[in-house]
Amino acid sequence: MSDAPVLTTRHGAVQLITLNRPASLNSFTAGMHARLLPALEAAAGDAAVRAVIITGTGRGFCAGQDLNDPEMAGAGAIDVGAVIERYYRPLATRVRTMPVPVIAAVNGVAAGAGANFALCCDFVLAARSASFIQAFSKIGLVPDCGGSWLLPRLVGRARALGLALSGDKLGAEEAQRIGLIWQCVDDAALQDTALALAQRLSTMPSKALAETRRVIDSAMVMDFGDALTQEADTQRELGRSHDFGEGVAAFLTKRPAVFKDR
Ligand code: T3D
Repeated sequence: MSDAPVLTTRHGAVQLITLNRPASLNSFTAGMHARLLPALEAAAGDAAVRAVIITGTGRGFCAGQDLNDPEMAGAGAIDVGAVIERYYRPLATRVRTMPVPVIAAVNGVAAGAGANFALCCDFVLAARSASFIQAFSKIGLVPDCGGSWLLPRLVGRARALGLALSGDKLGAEEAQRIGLIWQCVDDAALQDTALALAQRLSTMPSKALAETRRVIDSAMVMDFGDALTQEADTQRELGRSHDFGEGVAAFLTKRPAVFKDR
């Protein structure tokens, strides 16, 4: 296998992106960031890609920031805020605004920014042996990579604080039970389950899926009336799209729809 820190492979319309620094549980280095964001950008810009899976090699998904990376970690000498702005803000923003659905297939431990990178994705599938750790409190930081925004919205304030303050490990089954992730599956079934989901999503109307993510995220900070306005505005735009016409025509003629908007 290649020793590149990020691997990309195509499965039909599905782009698989694999974090590949297994000896340090796929923790983020500057070198990994230099390949990961472009890999996501390439998937976003490629009309043939209609779903993305992110996973890791070895026994970890991603242990967050590589605390040994002299370019990015270490007390005092490094401006950690600048690291966040340079690497983690673009990464979280890119995942949350992809034009196609993104699935995290969490194959093992996901800690710190690695956990929140996974939680940025639209679907989080986790192997039964995987776990999630808000490791920040143990090294004197706060949740980043979107964690402060995501955690309370996913699991409520009490659980968000419990996870973030304690830094305790949360197993995949419990993560599913409390609504932190979409699904926990047997370890051996993870990759096939993620691929099957991605393939199904790749046949769906991508633009409507991306807009669904956008309206749900935006509605969280709106009152009811504004959310209704947003729905009307978005339906007005989607209602003029190829995919809406195709979806209705396919339904009425009892044939599979062929969606193409993105
Ligand atoms: O600039 C900035 O720092 C700002 C950015 C902040 C964003 C963040 O993500 S902060 C949070 C950083 N991550 C952590 O604090 C997690 C550190 N890792 C751990 O706590 C543990 O490794 C795990 C709980 C994730 C897993 O534990 P375990 O016992 O299963 O594995 P291990 O033995 O600790 O790790 C295996 C190897 O990976 C080990 O290397 P070795 O001894 O075999 O040579 C370990 O040092 C290495 N490793 C794991 N995590 C990291 C790491 N190396 C560098 N950085 C890591 N984050």
